[in-house]
Amino acid sequence: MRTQVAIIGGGPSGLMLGRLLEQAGVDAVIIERKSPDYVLGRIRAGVLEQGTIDLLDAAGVGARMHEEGLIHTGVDLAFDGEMLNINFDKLIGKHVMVYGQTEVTRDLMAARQRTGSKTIYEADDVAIHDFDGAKPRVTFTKDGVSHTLECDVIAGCDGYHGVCRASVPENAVTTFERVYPFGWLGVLVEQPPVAEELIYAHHARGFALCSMRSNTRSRYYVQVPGDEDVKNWSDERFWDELRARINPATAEALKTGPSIEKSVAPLRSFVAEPLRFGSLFLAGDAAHIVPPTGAKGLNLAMSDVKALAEALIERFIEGSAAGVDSYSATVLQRIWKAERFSWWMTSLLHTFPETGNFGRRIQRAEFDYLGGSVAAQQSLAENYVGLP
Ligand code: RFL
Ligand code: PHB
Repeated sequence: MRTQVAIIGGGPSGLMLGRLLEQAGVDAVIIERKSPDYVLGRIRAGVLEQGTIDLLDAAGVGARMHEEGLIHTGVDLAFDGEMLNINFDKLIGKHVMVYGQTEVTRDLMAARQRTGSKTIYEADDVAIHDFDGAKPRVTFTKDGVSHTLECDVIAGCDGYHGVCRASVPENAVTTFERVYPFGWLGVLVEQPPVAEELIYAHHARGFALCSMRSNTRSRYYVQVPGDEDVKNWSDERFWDELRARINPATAEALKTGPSIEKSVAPLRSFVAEPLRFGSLFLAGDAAHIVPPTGAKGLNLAMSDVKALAEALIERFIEGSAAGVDSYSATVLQRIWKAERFSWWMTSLLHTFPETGNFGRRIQRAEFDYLGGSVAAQQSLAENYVGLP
């Protein structure tokens, strides 16, 4: 087998990269280690920035998003039950869209099926070779049979635990990491959302988030210790804890029900530098992780693959290496700004046992400053809806 671009990973990054290359006439094969149903079963992101909305449109997969997605002109922040509305529309004339990562993935998969592009699902023992030399290639087994895919370029879109970044010699990559001492316990429920806007709540008992997927399906999170076992959390316990962390009127209005998904996600900030190693390029969660507080992970992945697709199209169609040469430095600038914002939102809204009562007073002062300063609200708004 031979292709121009071997894409490792069929999550949102790999699927969008494949779509953009296909539209431009660059040949790509996606190799994914799980099944399509498994990939669609991972409940993750919910909020799309304007840049992601535009990219889905440009890729010709935005129709259902515009029909079913919910436009959000702001978010609510809460501190010990006191509410503060941040209205993006009024502050900076922009908005975001609530449309689940699952749906984005489904739309991209459907487009790929329509055009008959090659995706190899349930590929085992995926390994990448000679990306520093003249003959890059990918080997894997499928149904017990070994295969080799020869290529010009390997795109590492295989997430944080993937094989691509792990295959780079240790001395060629620098990593920057902060592991938070807590995670998010998330519950998906077939009930209308408790409020019009998302509510990000700081409380002495820990952070809570009220989010949604549609007008009939809601997503809620509570901060838990990093090593928490989801088995310790009955639905009953989850709803009690959530109610205790949000303001009483919202708690009263909360519609609960049996959870249709429940899982714990650890929180981490992580960046690898650089993002190019010969003919291997990293994008999305393979390159960086943000804590989900700023809703940046999927959006950052989409802006990486937009830049990578442009660079690869320049190389394969126009014969210029300028884009691939500057890919890493260009996207890292935006990545670090999103890392900063996600770290800041996380620091403001979670409880950090080690910072004590001083830390909580600083958080309170930050919340009060935000409430009284249009400039501070604009800064939050422009970061949340996405920097250019
Ligand atoms: P993914 O989605 O992890 O996909 C990587 C794919 O690679 C496959 N893979 C391999 N394939 C072949 N060979 C190997 N050796 C392989 N190893 C792995 C995997 O099976 C998988 O299919 O990475 P990608 O595509 O870069 O996409 C990134 C996003 O998934 C991620 O950034 C977001 O979900 C983060 N995130 C959020 N982002 C937002 O923009 N807005 C949000 O509101 C938001 N909320 C969230 C989130 C992430 C969360 N969790 C669970 C960490 C909420 C949560 C709770
Ligand atoms: C979600 O709905 O899953 C969600 C929304 C906003 C975030 C993180 C997750 O910041």
